[in-house]
Amino acid sequence: MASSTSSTEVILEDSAVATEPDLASNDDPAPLPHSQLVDFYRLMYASRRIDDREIMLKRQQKSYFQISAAGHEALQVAAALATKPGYDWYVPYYRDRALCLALGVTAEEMFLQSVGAASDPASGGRQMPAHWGSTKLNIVSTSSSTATQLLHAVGVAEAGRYLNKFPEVSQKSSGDYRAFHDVKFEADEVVLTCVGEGSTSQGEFWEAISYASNQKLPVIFLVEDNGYAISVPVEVNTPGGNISKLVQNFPNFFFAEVDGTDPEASFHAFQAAVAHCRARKGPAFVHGHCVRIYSHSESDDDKNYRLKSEREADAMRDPLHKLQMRLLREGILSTGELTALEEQIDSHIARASERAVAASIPPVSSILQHIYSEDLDPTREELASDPLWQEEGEAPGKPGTMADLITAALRDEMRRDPRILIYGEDVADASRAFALNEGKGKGGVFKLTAGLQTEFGPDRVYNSPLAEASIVGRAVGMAVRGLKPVVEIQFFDYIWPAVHQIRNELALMRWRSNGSFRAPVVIRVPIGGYLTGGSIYHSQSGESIFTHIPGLRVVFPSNALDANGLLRTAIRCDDPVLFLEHKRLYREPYGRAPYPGPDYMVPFGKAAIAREGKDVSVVTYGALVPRALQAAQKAEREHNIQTEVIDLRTLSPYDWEAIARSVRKTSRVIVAYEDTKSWGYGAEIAARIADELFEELDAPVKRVAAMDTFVAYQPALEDAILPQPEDILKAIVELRNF
Ligand SMILES: Cc1ncc(C[n+]2csc(CCOP(=O)(O)OP(=O)(O)O)c2C)c(N)n1
Ligand SMILES: [Mg+2]
Repeated sequence: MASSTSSTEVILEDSAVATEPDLASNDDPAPLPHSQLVDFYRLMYASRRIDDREIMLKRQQKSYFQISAAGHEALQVAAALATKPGYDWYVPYYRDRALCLALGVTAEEMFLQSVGAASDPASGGRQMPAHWGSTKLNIVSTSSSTATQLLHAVGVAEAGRYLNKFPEVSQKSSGDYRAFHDVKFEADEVVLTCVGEGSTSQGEFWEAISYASNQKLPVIFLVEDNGYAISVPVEVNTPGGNISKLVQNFPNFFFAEVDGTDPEASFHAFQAAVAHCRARKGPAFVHGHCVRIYSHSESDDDKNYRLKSEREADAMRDPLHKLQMRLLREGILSTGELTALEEQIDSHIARASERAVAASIPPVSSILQHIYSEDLDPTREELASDPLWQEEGEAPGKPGTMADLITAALRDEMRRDPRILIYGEDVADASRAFALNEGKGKGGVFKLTAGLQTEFGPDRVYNSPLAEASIVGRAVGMAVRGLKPVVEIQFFDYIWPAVHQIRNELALMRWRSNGSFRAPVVIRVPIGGYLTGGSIYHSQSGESIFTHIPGLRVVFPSNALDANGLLRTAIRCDDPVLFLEHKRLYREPYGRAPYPGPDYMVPFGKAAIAREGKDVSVVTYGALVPRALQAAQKAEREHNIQTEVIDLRTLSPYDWEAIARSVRKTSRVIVAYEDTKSWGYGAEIAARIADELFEELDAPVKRVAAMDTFVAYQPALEDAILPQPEDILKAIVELRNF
C-alpha cells in the first residue's frame, strides 16, 4: 500500500501527480496497480471533503456559492492521471474540482476562491468557487458559460500546432504585446477540455468538435454525463439520450464511452485517448457516465424534480464509496490504514480552510485593475507619429483608399510579427490554392485580405468555417497562448453569434483571471449603411453594444490614414480590439491618403479636430464625419455659422478632453451618429456633457442619428432612415438660434 503522510501533503499542497501514460496498457485491460488505486482514492476523497467543507463554509456564510464534483471524481482523476499538468493544456468547467486537485491545484487555493480572498490565484476573489485558472499548470481561466470553453480548447490546440511548426515565433520581442509574456509549447502536447452532457446542446459544442475533427487537432473532449442539466434530464437535451451515438460519424476521432464511476475503465479510456492525440491522429471523445451525488449546486434542491428511488440508485453508484469498499474488500487497505489516510486528509483540509478563512480580501482600490493591460497603454502619446513621407520630407505617394491602407497595415504587420494569423469567412485567396492558377483569388468579400494568403501562406491566412462563435472562440484560445489572431467577421450584421464569446470570454479574460490570462485578439468588422440597397442585413450599426463592455477597445476610423495607424496600434496592443470599418468609406474619395510607412501609428483615445469652429460643436465618428463636414461647410456658407467637427476615431476609450475643450469653446453641441437614436452611443456622451459641463452650455445637447427602426432596402427609405448632412445642418442652425 502506497499512501504516506508526505505524499498526501504533496498531492494537496503543491505539486502535480502526473503519471506517464503507459501506452502498452492500451490493449491491456489489466487492473490498475494497488498504489494507483490508492492514489485515486486519496484524490477522490480529498475532492469530496473539500466540497463538503465548502458547503459548510457556505452555510456559515463564509463562502457565497458552492458547486461540487461529487460523483464525477473517478472520471476526473483518471483524466488528470493520464495527462501531464504544466505540459498538456486544460480547459475545464465548473464541476472539475477533482480534475484540478489531481493536476496540482491545492485545497487551500480552492478555499481562497471560496471565500473570495485577494490571494485566490485563479481570480483574486473575482470568480465563484470552482472557476479554475492556473498559468503554472496550463489551466486556462474558465467562465460560468456552458460550452464556450470548448472553442477555446480548440484554439489552444491550433496555437500549439502553429508554435510547433514555427517555434521561432515564440521569441519575445519589444515594442508590442510580445514583450510581456512567455510562450510555451511541447511537441506532443494535448489539450483536455470538459463539459456536461446538457451543454452539448450548445452550438459551440458542435462548432468545436467539427473544427477539431476537420483539422485533426489533439483535443480530448470529455463529456461528464450525470444525466441532468440542473433539473433537465438528458433526454430533453440529447436526442435519443446518448451523445456518443450522435457524434460517432465525425472523422478522425478516437471514441470511448465508459462508466465514469469506474477508475480503471476511465483511466484506460484516457490513456488510449491521449495516445491517439499525442500521435496526432486527431481528437478524442471520452463520454463518461457518472452520477450527481449532490444537487446541481447549493442553490438547487434535486428532491423537487428527481424521484427518491433514482437518487438512491445514484448513491449506490457513488464512485467514492465503491472504491472505498473495493480497497477494503480486496485488502488493498486495512480499515485502520483507510481511516488513517482519511484522517490525514481531513485534518489537512481543515487547516487549509482555516487559513483561507483568515486570508485578506481584495481592497476596493483593486477593482479596476486588469480590465485592460497594465503593461502596454495604447493611449500613450509616444505612439503618435507623422507619415514617413512627412517626416523625411519626401513627396507623398499616390493617395490610397481606406481599403488600400487597411490592407497595407495588415501586410506590414504580418511581415513584422510572425505570430499574426488572419482567418475568417472568405478571407483567403482560395482554400483550394490550385484554383489560383486560373483565378486571382477572393481575399475577403471586400477584398481587404486579397493577396495575403499568397504572400504569407495558408498556415497564416485561411478560411474558417461559417461559424462566428468559432471564429472568436478559437481566437481566444490562440491569444491566451500568445498568438495574435486578427480575425474578420464578414459583416457587422452577423457578429451576433459571436457576441457571447466577445462579451463573456474575450473581454473578461484578463479581469476574471486577475491579470493572469489575456486575449488580445483583433476583430475586424465591416459595418454601417449608406450602401443603396444594403438593406436590413448589410447596413447595421450597433457599436454602443460593444462600447458598453469593459475590457474591450472599440475603434471606428473615418479615413484612410487613421484606419492605417489605428489598425497598427490595435494589432500591437495587449488588449482585445473591435476594429469597425465603415463599408461605405472603404473606397470613398473622401479621406484617401498616401501610404504613411510601416510604423505609422495613431494612439487610441485621441480625437481629431476634423474642422475648427467657434459656434457649434459636432461630436461624431465613422461615416458621419464626412457628412458632418458637408453640413459644416453649408452652415458657414449659408448661415455664417462656424462649426467644429470632432472625429472621435476610437469609441472606447474616447477623448473626453477633446469634447470638453470644444464644448467650453462653443457652448453648443450635437452628437451625430449613424445608429438608431435611442439608447445609442450619443446618449452616453450627451449625458456626460450634461453632467460635467452643464455650466458651459448655452443650449440643450442635441442628437442626430438614425430613426429607431431598421435600414430599408428601397433607397428613398434608406435615405430617410439614416442621418443625412441636411439633418446635421438643421440641428446646427437650430442650436445656433436657440
Ligand atoms: C450559456 C449558459 N446558459 C445557461 C447557464 C446556466 N446553467 C449553469 S449550469 C447549467 C446546466 C449544465 O448542465 P450540464 O452541462 O449537464 O453540466 P452539469 O452541471 O450537469 O455538470 C445551466 C443551465 C450557463 N451557465 N451558461
Ligand atoms: Mg449534467
